[in-house]
Amino acid sequence: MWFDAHADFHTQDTTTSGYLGGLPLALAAGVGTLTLPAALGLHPVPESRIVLVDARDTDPPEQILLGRTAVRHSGVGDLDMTALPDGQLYVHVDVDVCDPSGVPDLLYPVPAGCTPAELVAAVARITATGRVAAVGIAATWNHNGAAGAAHQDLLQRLVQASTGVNTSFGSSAVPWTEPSTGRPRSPTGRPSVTCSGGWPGSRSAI
Ligand SMILES: [Mn+2]
Repeated sequence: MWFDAHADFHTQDTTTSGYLGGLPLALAAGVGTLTLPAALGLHPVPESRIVLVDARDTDPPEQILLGRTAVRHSGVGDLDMTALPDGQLYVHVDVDVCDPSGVPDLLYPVPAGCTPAELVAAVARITATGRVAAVGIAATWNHNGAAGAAHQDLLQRLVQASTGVNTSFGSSAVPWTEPSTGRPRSPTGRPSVTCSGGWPGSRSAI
């Protein structure tokens, strides 16, 4: 389940920016140059098991590539819960799926997105299936300190919607990664949640 304003479905050949963050969904689907996923021992996800949610800002090459695949597309508000892929689910949430008015200071803002409340509600509905193995939150904002409170609030709501855990960020009391391995850690029976980005001082994972 790929919540994002963007499709992240470029390949090494179609990207004009060279931004690695524009490639991951294509790589997950086995499209493009697979050097990186192969080096990580990752296998492609069947296209029919991928649901691209929102993606209101796609580039023509991405549209062509997506048109050749069985990747499904949905809005945030009209997500069909009866049509989720079977089995365990991975949920990617780029916060830029929200309208910039609800999430200030985004790196790549795109108008006409959902509200944070709509995003949190959609993630909670998916979590309620009990089939979410992991959630990856892409905190794709600049590090403008003035906007930090809004970002922290959204992250806390997303983590609570994903895990039921009401945690407090900015504290070192809750280690979200195993110090020995650096891998995400999860309370038993709850999805693991990783967050890339974040506010000043928090790097890579929360
Ligand atoms: Mn994005």
